[in-house]
This record gives sequence, structure tokens and C-alpha cells, in this order.
Amino acid sequence: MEASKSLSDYIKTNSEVFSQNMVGRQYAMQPGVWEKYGPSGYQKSLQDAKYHLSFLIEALMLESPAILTNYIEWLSVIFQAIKLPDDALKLSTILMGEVIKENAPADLLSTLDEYIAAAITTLEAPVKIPSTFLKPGSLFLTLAEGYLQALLKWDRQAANKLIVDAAANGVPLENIYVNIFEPVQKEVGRLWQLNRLSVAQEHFCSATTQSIMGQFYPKLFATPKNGRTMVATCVSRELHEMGIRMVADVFELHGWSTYYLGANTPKESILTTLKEQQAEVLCISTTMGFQLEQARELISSVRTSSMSDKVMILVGGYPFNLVPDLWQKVKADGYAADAISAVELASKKLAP
Ligand code: B12
Repeated sequence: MEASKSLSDYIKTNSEVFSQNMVGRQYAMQPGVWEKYGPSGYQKSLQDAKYHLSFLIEALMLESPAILTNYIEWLSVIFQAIKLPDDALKLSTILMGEVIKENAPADLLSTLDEYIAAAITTLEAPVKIPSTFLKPGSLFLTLAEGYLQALLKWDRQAANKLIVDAAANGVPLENIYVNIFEPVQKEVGRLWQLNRLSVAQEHFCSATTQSIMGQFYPKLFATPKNGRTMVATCVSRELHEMGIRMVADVFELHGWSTYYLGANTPKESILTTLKEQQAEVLCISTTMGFQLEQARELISSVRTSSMSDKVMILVGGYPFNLVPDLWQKVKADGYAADAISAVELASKKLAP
């Protein structure tokens, strides 16, 4: 156990030089493949190598090979979509293992093979193309499909009208969030991953949805208060804020006083806010696997603060939805898969 964590720390300290070493070897071993991508291609390869290492670092730290294998599975879809050579990802995974083995102290290496082998096994299976998030039979499917189509046509007006009409026709706001906005955002991400949507289109979809969400605030804040208080935040450097915003809004709809801090919030500032607002619940959202360390550190700091026995810590977001026991590994008090189940869980846990 300790060896795994020490190896994680060792890789983190050396990740810059390891990533350069990995890319240098890959270019040398696949002559004629990479040069055509030029200097920007080299920078992208370097960034990819750093991402591989950062997911391995988290997997080792939390002793969860699934953190690495989920990432590898996701990346293999991208590599196929942008038509990189079939064996490119396998080779860089092998090289990652080799570079670490050649450099790290032998007594730290006992667990490395297990992680690299799990990643290679994942790559030997056929690439798993993710299926649509607008699943047949799901609640409010027609509205979600219409909303996605409006966004894909760059039609903010139509998207806005569809949602405003749905709300006027009695679709509860929490369902608009969880059954329309959420699957549509995830579908937008899937289409981007499959190289069918540009970064600009993704930004447009997210920005449109955020502006529509803002219109419902008079209604949201008008709900009678139940005396309960929560703070909702992303960890430091995490930019995915829409999920945790939805969590905060659904708590607010259920009568909680909510303090939504948004993306990329520094740890010290979160700790101060918890105390100032005397929060009963802290909701922490993490999307990128390499930010899990920030979540772990934040939780550990809350546990050693004066708020330790007063605040319940819930976690959620992309990696927690993929790896079932991850919330326990970061030492949270609970996890929920979506905003509606999050408020249900908090209310149940705090019930007298
Ligand atoms: C929009 C978006 C962005 C925007 C975010 C804008 C914003 N203002 O939030 C921007 C452009 C910043 C972005 C950047 C990146 N992104 Co992005 N992004 C997305 C996208 C398309 C949608 C995110 C979203 O809104 N989801 C909808 C919300 C509602 O879902 P959710 O977050 O899961 O939240 C729900 C639950 O999980 C739960 N929940 C969430 N938090 C919490 C907390 C608690 C306590 C509880 C109980 C529950 C809970 O409740 C929520 C509501 O029901 C996703 C696709 C996806 N599958 O999510 C990709 C995605 C997450 N991004 C991805 C990537 C790769 C990136 C970048 C690395 C891209 C790049 N090369 O730069 C960067 C990294 C940035 C960073 N350092 O954080 C990948 C991640 C893959 C992986 N293996 O990790 C995804 C999955 C896209 C994909 N399919 O490939 N991204």
C-alpha cells in the first residue's frame, strides 16, 4: 500500500522528464509516423504523455487501477476518431511503464506491473464506442432530443423557447436539469469525443444552457427555506462547474440555503466559507481524474479543521460515476450519481 503511494509521489516529482522520455522514444520507434504533425503535434504528444502519467499517479495514489483503465478506454475512442495509428496508445502505455521502471527505486515498483497490465488488457479489447446519452425510454426524451437538435443548429432562441415552454407546461425544474440539460451536455461531450463536434460547438452548447439556467433563479430562490445549509464547489483547477451548479440549484429548490462557489476554488477559501456559513453539508465536484488529489486533500483538511464534526462531505462527478468505490477511497461521507439523488441522500443522512 505504501509502495503504491510512494511510487505515485515519485512519478509526480519526475513527470516532466518522464513525459519527454516517453515521447522521445515513441518518435524514435515509429519513424515517419509523428513528424508530419510538426511542432504542435509534438506538444500534443507531450501533453498526452503528461495526462497518461497524471491518471497513473491518481490510480496509484488511490489504489484504483480503474482510474487508469477508464481513462485509457476513453482515450482509445479519441485516438480512433482522429485516426491516429492503431498501436500508438498501446506503445505509449508500454513506454510509460518502461521509463518508470528504469528510473524509480526498485522497492517502489511492486504494484506498477498490475496497473500497466490492466491498461494493456483494456487496449487489447475492441474500442468501445460510447452509446448515446439520450437513451430510449428515458424521462423527457423527446424534449431532450429537441433541445439537443436546437443546440446543434446553433439556435439559442429555439433552445430557450423549448425549455421555457416545458417549464410553463409543468415539467419540474429539477427534471429539466437532470433529464434534459445533463444528458444533453453528456451527449455533446460524446460527440466531441467522436470528433463530430468542434470545441466551439461544445462551448456554445454549454454557454447556452448556462444562460437558460439563469432565468429560473427567481423561482429557485423563492422556495421556502428549511433551515439547512450547504456549500457546493469544484476543487482547485477543476473547470467543469455545470454539474455542481445543478446540484446546488436542486438543493435550493428543496429549501436549502446554498453557497455555490463554482469552478476552480482554492482550498483555503472553501474552508473559510464552510466556517463562515456554518455549513452542514459540503458538496465537492470533480470531473477530471487528475483532480482527485485535490478532492482528497480538501476532505482531509476539512477533517482536521474546526468544522470536522459539523459538516457532512459528499462527492460526485464524472470519475465517481465510473468507479463505484471511489467516494470511499477519497474518504467522503457519501456520493450520489445526480443532483436529485444528492439532495435525497443529504436529507436522509441528516434526518433526526
Ligand atoms: C462542458 C465541458 C467542458 C467545459 C466546462 C464548462 C463549464 N462551465 O462547466 C470546458 C470547456 C471547460 C471543458 C474542459 C475540459 N474538458 Co470537458 N467536458 C464538458 C462536457 C461536454 C459537459 C460537462 C457537463 O456539463 N456535464 C453535465 C453535468 C450535469 O454532469 P456531471 O458533471 O456529471 O454532474 C452531475 C452528476 O455527476 C452529479 N454531480 C456532479 N458533481 C457532484 C457533486 C456532488 C457532491 C454530488 C453528490 C453529485 C455531483 O450531479 C450532476 C447533476 O446531476 C463533458 C462531457 C460529460 N460527460 O460530462 C466533457 C468532459 C468531462 N471533458 C473532458 C475533457 C477531456 C476536457 C479537457 C481535458 C479538454 C481539453 N483537452 O482541454 C478540459 C479539462 C479542463 C479542466 N482542467 O477541468 C472529457 C473527460 C474525459 C476523461 N476521461 O476524464 C469529457 C467527459 C468529454 C468527453 N466525452 O470526452 N469541458
